[in-house]
Amino acid sequence: MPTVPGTVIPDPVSQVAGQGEFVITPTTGIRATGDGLPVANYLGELLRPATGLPFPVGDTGDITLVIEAGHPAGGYDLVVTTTGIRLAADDAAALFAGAQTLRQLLPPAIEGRAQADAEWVVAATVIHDYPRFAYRGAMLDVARHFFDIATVKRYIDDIAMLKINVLHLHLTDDQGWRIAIDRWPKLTEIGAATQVGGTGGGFYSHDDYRDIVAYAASRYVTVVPEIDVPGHTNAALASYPELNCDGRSPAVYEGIEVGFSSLCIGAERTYEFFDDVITELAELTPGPWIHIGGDESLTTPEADFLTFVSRAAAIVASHGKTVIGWHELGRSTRLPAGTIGEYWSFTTAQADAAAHALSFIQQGGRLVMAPADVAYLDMKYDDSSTLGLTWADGATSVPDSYQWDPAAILPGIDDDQLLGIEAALWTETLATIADLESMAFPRIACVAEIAWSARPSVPRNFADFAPRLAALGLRLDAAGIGYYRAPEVAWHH
Ligand code: IFG
Repeated sequence: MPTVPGTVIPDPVSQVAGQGEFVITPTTGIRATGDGLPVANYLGELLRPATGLPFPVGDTGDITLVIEAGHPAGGYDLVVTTTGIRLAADDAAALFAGAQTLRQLLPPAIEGRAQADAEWVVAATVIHDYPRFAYRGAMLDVARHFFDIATVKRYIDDIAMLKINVLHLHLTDDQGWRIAIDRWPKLTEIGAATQVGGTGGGFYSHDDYRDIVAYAASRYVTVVPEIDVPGHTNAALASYPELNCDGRSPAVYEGIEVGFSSLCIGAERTYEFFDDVITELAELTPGPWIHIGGDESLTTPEADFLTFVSRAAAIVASHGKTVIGWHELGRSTRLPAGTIGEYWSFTTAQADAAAHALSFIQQGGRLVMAPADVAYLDMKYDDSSTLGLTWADGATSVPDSYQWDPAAILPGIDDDQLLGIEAALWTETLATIADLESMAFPRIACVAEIAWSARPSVPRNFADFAPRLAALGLRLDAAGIGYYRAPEVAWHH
């Protein structure tokens, strides 16, 4: 089935149809030099299996990838004519984003890994495109249920297709500590031995984690590791009695309650622990951000919480990283300048969330918006969903995930105060890649469009987006990526 023009997700800033089409042949090559070469090699790997064509990469070819100045930050220009394809951007990450667009201009069959019979043509077009937000995130909770490296890499490929460029890994929680810390080996010996439901568990060694970070980098995805403190820490508390104020460890936890755990704020050992953790994590993190959680510390007295947060954030800053924390961190007025707040209340702010979020702006920081009622992909779709939760204002339909705007939630918060947005996939009820993909897709495509495409002048109308989701469905089918065939979309088959 030829690609329907104008079906790219996220919607490009501008796309003008040309005359005719570019026909891919056995002699079609990909030309690139310097930093463009890794993108050219990636594109070749993407196109060879389904076409069975060689796509030589080198200094000749009708598909040209160019790194040159003159494009908006993160943006690219893609020109397809009958004689060639030219993709140009200021840097490799933007070129990679343009390659995702080119990928979507090819027939859906291109997504298959077995050779397919299709018209390998690209309709002539001129696309000028650039992202609205720099931080286009997907969070994956590997603490409630552990996911192996192959699964994480697959999820990286899933999100990269939609120009998402940040993978926030929720590495620690009550049910599991998933990153080895050499100085504190019991965190994984004990803290990683189980997971929700009591079957399974696991953790990433430093080499495993480096492997994930490198793979993400090859897709121009930055990894943001989260060590959630002082709450959501039962796995650490179960691993080391000295982290508990009474010197006694709780049992490992395999349920899905929240808010019951807290590090011992008054003990100096707690800060030695946290500094050791951040020392090792910072060394493993080429990206600028480390996330320290801060959510639902419901058993931590307020004064203790404020003491801990300012000390923990300072420790992260002392290792040269910018702190990200859930919006509760905004209760502190002593955060390192520029700390980023991740808003997870609703599209109508609940309780003090707005005040907490604004506190980051007042301290020279910005926000990442992850409103739980529209961007939490672990919410049920509807009554038919067997997986997922419903606490965030009930089920979240595919239209719900599309019909919102991050700059229309908090007073005084517009694009200038927003670093970006994030789709969160919590895994209390999700244990396999099939579970993850069926909850993430297609709603993550909605969030990806809001993260990249220009803010619409009128509120988003799902009816305008649904046909493009239907077209994406054909691509997901060909790629073998699972998705929920939401009734609100006229899927093509
Ligand atoms: N809220 C908790 C998560 C997870 C989530 C499930 C945040 C910041 C509910 N905290 O979201 O740990 O339990 O939807």
